[in-house]
Amino acid sequence: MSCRRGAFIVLEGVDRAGKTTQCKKLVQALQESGHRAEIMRFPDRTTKIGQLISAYLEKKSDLEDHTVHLLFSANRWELVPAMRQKLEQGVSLVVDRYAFSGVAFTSAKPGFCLDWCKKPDVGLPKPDLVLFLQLSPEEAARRGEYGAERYESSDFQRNVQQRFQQLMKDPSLNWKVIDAAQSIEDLHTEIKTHSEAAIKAATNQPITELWK
Ligand code: NYM
Repeated sequence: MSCRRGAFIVLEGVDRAGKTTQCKKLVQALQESGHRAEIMRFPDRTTKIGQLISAYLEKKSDLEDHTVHLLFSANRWELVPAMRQKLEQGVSLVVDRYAFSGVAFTSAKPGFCLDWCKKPDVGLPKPDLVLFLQLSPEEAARRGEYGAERYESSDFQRNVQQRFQQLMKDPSLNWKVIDAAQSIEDLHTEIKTHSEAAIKAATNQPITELWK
């Protein structure tokens, strides 16, 4: 049995940056070039915890702000055994949002600091690569109306963007900032290049812990 593990690749960014489209294209391209790769997304709305989160986001229920933050984190932790297993089996994971969205969105609310928001996610598997799809609030607005879910307003997204900028100052993570205003194909090419480098570099490296 080979001990080559898969790479853990996260795509982050404000809403409308094109993360979901790019995650799908990346997994397909990696598979076509012979890698084992799978897509995941957070929140994972299929679990019991994910359903509570989904109802909250769709404004079908109200949850206290700290409580929902902890649920988003719990939703990541409940998937950790499956994630570790895949990575150890040599499958690369392409993940649409992770703890960085968790921290950026909650800390954009009044009365929350980055430090408190990071705490529940300390020790999660640490991504080998975090691709940040950078899109100005003006460009995001040009892409049409926001949806009807919670957090989908220009003012809130501006705060979220600022929080992401703070998180990106952390040199312990492999952040790559990508211009999401370029064409879908150009963006894909850039993302694929970074991802293939990360897959090569992750081989034989242990999976380490986030923010520890
Ligand atoms: N979100 C996502 C959080 O507030 N905390 C988290 O931990 C995560 C992973 O949920 N507006 C927010 C960001 C998005 C929303 O949207 C999920 P989507 O379209 O399922 O990615």
